[in-house]
Amino acid sequence: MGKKRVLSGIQPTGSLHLGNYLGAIKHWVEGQDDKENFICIVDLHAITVYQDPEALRQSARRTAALLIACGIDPQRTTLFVQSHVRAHAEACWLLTCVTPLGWLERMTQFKDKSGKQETVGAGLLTYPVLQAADILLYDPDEVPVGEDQKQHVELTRDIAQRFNSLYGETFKLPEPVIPKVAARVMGLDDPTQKMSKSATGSGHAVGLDEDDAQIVKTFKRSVTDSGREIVFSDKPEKAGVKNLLEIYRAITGKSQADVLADFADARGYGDLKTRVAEVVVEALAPIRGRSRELLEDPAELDRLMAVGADRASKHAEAKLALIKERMGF
Ligand code: ATP
Ligand code: LTN
Repeated sequence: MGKKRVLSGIQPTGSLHLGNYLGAIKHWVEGQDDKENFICIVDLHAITVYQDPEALRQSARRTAALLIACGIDPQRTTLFVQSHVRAHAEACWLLTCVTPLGWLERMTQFKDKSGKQETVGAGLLTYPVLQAADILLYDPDEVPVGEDQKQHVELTRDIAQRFNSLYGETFKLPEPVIPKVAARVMGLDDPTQKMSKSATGSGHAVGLDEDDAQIVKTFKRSVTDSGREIVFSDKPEKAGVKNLLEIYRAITGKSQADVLADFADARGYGDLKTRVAEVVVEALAPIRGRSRELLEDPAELDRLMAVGADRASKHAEAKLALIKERMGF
């Protein structure tokens, strides 16, 4: 049997953070040898909210550098920028026409994000159809994502199924793959909110390219509760402590019991925060260093992205041709 194919995507705006790393990127890196990997930097998704053009151009390079620094190997993974492969936007239109409006209006991300804006661009609503195009153009078996994206991958399956029943068997149904640990890293300033690129305010997220001192400061200020118990508990008031323990568990790869044993001698939450910050600093320092080196040679990054786009286009163009043929073009 051939290798399973994997496709996933990441937005290039804002700073990549610890949630992106533990919930998604780390698993993409781990899958590189056993699976055929496609990773897409989704710059077309980024413009659902206004982006400064020059900043957007730079952000694709920064994201590529960070992904490579995290261990994505452009030889083993087809790493590419979405807007470099024209088939994505074209397939998005074709799939939009088979997607019922009600399916899009039900998406929780749309409801959350549109509620926060005065004028809502239509792109925010159709965003998951572009994501479905990203996925279905490559016939992946698996889509490894954080918990927040599960609903979008399920919608992709629904769109694929609807297309297949209208036009004949065209798409494989992809499976969302959600990690068992750290599938939803929470904000350090508010453990009821998912750590997110678009959240503003210091103390919320830990950026993958932040300095050690800043990382330590963010952990030290993280919100916990007024108790002292270091436990994995689903009680709402323990969400902050649980989040810290989950981060530690994901980075060290230890079991829950071993994690608790590590903290058995901790003197309160101060110790907990310091030790979690230590393992995070240790994991992120080499990533920061490598990404800074890579950014010193933007021409080489551009070359790598061109190679990725070329490889991706071959798959995407062939699939797009089939979709168009099925639809009567
Ligand atoms: P935003 O929240 O601003 O929409 P984001 O932080 O979710 O952006 P994306 O580029 O949309 O970033 O996500 C890239 C990948 O990281 C996705 O697979 C997503 O599920 C995962 N991810 C994002 N935030 C978290 C988190 N807090 N915990 C675990 N995984 C996450
Ligand atoms: N919507 C996703 C990013 C994304 C994606 C994809 C993920 C765009 N296209 C294809 C998996 C597969 C997000 O906001 N994290």
